[in-house]
Amino acid sequence: MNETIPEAPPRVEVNYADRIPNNVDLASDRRLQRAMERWQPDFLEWWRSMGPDGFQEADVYLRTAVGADPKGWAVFDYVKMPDYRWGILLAAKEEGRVIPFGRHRGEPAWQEVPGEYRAMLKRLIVIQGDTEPASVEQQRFLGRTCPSLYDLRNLFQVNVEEARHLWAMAYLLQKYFGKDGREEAEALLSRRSGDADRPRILGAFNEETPDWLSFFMFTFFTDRDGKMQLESLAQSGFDPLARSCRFMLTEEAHHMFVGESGVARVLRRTCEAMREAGIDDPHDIERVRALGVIDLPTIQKKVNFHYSVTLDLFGAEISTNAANAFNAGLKGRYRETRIDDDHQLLDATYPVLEYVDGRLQEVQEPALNAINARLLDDYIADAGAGVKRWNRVMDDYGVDFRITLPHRAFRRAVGLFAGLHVDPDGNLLDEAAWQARSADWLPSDEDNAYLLGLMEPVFEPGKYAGWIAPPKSGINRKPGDFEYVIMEA
Ligand code: BYC
Ligand code: FE
Ligand code: FE
Repeated sequence: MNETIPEAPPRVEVNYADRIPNNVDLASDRRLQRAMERWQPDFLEWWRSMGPDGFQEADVYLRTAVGADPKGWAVFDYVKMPDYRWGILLAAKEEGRVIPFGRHRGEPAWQEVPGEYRAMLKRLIVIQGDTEPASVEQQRFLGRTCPSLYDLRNLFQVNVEEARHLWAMAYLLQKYFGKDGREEAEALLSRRSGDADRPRILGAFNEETPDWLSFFMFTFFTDRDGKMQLESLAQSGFDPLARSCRFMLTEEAHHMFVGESGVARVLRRTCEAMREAGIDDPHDIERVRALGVIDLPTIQKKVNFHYSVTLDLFGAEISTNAANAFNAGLKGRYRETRIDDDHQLLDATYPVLEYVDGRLQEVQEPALNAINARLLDDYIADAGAGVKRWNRVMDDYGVDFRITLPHRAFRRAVGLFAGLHVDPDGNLLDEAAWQARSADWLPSDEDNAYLLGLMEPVFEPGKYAGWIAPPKSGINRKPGDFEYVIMEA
């Protein structure tokens, strides 16, 4: 895998002369410009207190979106994170775009908020916006234990881009939702991940990301929910939301890369160390850990944890909220315009796995109610393809172990399977069997303590912690010993 710059959306001319970089002609809307300029210091205050702990004066080799460069949409240069040019970037407007699905299918896409759907639309934007700063908060302390400067830089790249995604949603709220939009934009800065009194909105965003394996799992699994949700919102009949999300998706590709390549490098290092030590049995955890690497069964447990937490982010499989949002033309399906059907789903059905008569079986549901179930299916397929690529590492080393995704009903707290006890193979268990076995499937306190114990920082250029292999190539083709982060003097 190489670090590639995704295909540029056409004609994203960014005005960097303004205090807030933008390609939405911010200067022509004085009311909005004032609102955003009032929000900007509050954002910076949030970044300084809840963004990466330390490193704020370090020079970080970051990618910044500029859009005018014909070879790509981004430039790489050293930046101090608080000086990152966060701004408002929308994908180019498509002339004559129509609403692609739902009851308004074929009507011109909305350039202003459709009054009858105002509340529903605002809720979607607020929930999307809330996840972005939440992830930065969750990853706040990881810099201290980075396995290399390369990884440190990637963490910070992800963090500044998630913060820019927050800007994207704050812009929509302030431009299109008046006074309560401004209040919601402020509230995005005042909730806190994991806080008992004012938590972030969705479950997974209140979990901890205490170690780097968790970070790679998060960017593989949870950022991938981001990708699926953004793809669905990129179809929206509300054109400013669609264009915002389309641009965010170009940044999201890097987050997928960080997660997938990060876990692959951990697997590679473990397999390599096992081979050097002549260990054939991946389940000989004691001997593998004695090598200072992460045993494969623990990696599987982390997969089980992050996958199940992330599946809950899709909401209930059968959802009238999702049906209403689709019908209204606000949130579509994954790659809506490539689906060959009526895009209204008036008579269609969709197969959904459900718990009926004491067992799990497929039921044909009205497709409109099964919008979340379908997106979940698309997500599972997308994540599964990545897992298949991970397993090539074990093939390369002749190690007899497969990473697998647990059954979709495993350890769910939201939706059709909430409250059931289901093992990773999809077998229903009673309470006693679950209590007896669940420690085999989920990271124990001891496993987590082992991972934390490995997290000794490595700040020397070109050097890597002993539990992770170096990447195949550098960022922007930089050499192996490139100093991606130059610490403050
Ligand atoms: N935790 O009909 P339901 C990303 C609530 S990640 C807590 O089941 P619906 C990123 C739900 O709010 C992508 N509450 O579901 C990744 C509702 O409450 P109300 C984020 C939950 O509405 C990494 C009630 O349960 N973007 O970008 O069809 C790093 C019943 O709702 C949860 C979006 O999610 C939960 N897990 O679908 C950085 C897109 N699940 O209203 C960033 C916008 C459900 O009855 N959001 N509830 O009080 C949506 O499209 C939908 O709100 C959801 C839920 C898909 C989240
Ligand atoms: Fe994001
Ligand atoms: Fe992301």
